[in-house]
Amino acid sequence: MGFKSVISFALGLILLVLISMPSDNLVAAKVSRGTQRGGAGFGFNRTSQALRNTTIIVGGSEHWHYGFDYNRWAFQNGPFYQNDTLVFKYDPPSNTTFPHSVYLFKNFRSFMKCNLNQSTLVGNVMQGGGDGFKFVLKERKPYLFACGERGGIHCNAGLMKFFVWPLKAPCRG
Ligand SMILES: [Cu+2]
Repeated sequence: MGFKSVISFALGLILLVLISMPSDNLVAAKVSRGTQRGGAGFGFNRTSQALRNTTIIVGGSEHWHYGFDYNRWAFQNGPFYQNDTLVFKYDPPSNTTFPHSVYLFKNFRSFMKCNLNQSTLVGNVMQGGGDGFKFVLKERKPYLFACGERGGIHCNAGLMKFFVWPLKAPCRG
């Protein structure tokens, strides 16, 4: 065997080992990179214990307010999993607080345009107080969220919109 064929034989072996590794191991390797939640990254920073029924405060310490980039937040804190609970925290309207709410769009077109015409109100202006408005991601489908106040201005100019597409929970039992 020449030098080249030894090298390619070794490479072949490494490939074989990688291919034959159960994919669960690869997932576990990614998941175990850290345990903190809410920082930057792509969401592989949860222990497998915490993968089920996780409660996530939308916006983290920013809560649900005008002018915070929630799409970016969702991207940085995803992926989300089926049966995760999102918590929207916003104070009921007062002399000093603008009202906020939570709507679900029916499609991406409306989401892009912040067109609330066919959207569904899921959390009204009062429901974000106290422990916040809780929404369970029951299905593996895109959820297109927005604040519906001021005829879409909070959604458009206020950046109060994001979408999540929950994944199948990787850990059961
Ligand atoms: Cu709002």
